[in-house]
Amino acid sequence: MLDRIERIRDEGRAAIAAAADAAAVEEARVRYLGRKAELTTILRGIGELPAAERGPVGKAGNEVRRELEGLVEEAAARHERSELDRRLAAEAIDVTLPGTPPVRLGHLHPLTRTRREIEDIFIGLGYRIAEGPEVEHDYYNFTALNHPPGHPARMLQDTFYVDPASLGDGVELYGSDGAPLTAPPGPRDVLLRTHTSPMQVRAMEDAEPPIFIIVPGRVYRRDSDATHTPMFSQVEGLAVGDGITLADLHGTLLTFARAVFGEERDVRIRPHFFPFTEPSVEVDVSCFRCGGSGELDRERCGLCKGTGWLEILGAGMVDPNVFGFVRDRGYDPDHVQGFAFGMGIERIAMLKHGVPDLRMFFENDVRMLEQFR
Ligand code: 2NM
Repeated sequence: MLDRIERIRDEGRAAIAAAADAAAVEEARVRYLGRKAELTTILRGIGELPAAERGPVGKAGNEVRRELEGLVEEAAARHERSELDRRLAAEAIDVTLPGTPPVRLGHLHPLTRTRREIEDIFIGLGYRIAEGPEVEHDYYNFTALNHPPGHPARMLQDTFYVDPASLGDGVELYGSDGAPLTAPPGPRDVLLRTHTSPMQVRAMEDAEPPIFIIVPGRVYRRDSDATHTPMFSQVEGLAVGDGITLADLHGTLLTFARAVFGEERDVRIRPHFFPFTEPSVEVDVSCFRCGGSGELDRERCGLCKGTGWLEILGAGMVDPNVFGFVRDRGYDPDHVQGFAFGMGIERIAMLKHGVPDLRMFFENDVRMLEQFR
């Protein structure tokens, strides 16, 4: 009988050790420790053995049962752990992956994409982004930008003026000279900004040179045809620091034009006039359709009208009169200099993507917008 128990022990040990998974361990447990197992039968039948055998058989049988029970428990726990590890690895979910939305996701508006592309280029050149109010004082929009009284842009036909009474109480208003108003505001003191440059004056009031900022945002002018909408978007730039020259303006805009329109492009500047810069220039990029030759398949290039150049923005050296308005913030007109530029985001996007009519950006026709997916 003791031999049988020894054999059961050896077989049981081997079977438990060989079990490849939790189910096989359970099978071994039933086989060697279950109700119908040989060992169970032996232990249950001890009473019928000769008296001298009962002690040794009971002792050996119980020892083997305890040993096998221990082994089963250990093996079961080991397999459970490794099966859990395997399942965790196999069923791992990467929560950073995008979901599968029930409807196709939307996308950014082409003007938003173009604005961000322009912002990224200037951030790469060390500029900061500054944003400011769309409802402005005459002082920031015109006076401090060297647009004198009587300048045509100040006319009612060109600028949307805001009724100061509509602003409610608690809004501090300035006169066109920049001094806080004592008398009730006039009908021309508050307006929708006609360019984003007022924020550049505000930025100079807030920080001494050097300053390198771009100001993206919506602007408003009383204009409406195929190439003008009453609201459009601009990015204006300002760079003021030691010894900044027109050559720096040229190099900066060359870098910009190549980033937007291709590394093969050239940039030229032509004399122009703006109230807030002196000298002022208009900036052209060489045509990316015909490569600047003005000719395409032996015909006149339709994009640049045969000139080889596309106008992209206006710019110039900041007029000392503009610095005069922020003189006491560290911008002594006799010592500081810098450049400024301004571009229409719609114009850049139209050129780049061949959009024929400015108004298409604002009609929100999905047949147009979906082409910018
Ligand atoms: C343009 C063209 C030329 C301009 C000037 C300034 C400031 F604030 F420095 F005076 N900001 N932006 C500027 C100059 C804008 O847009 C066509």
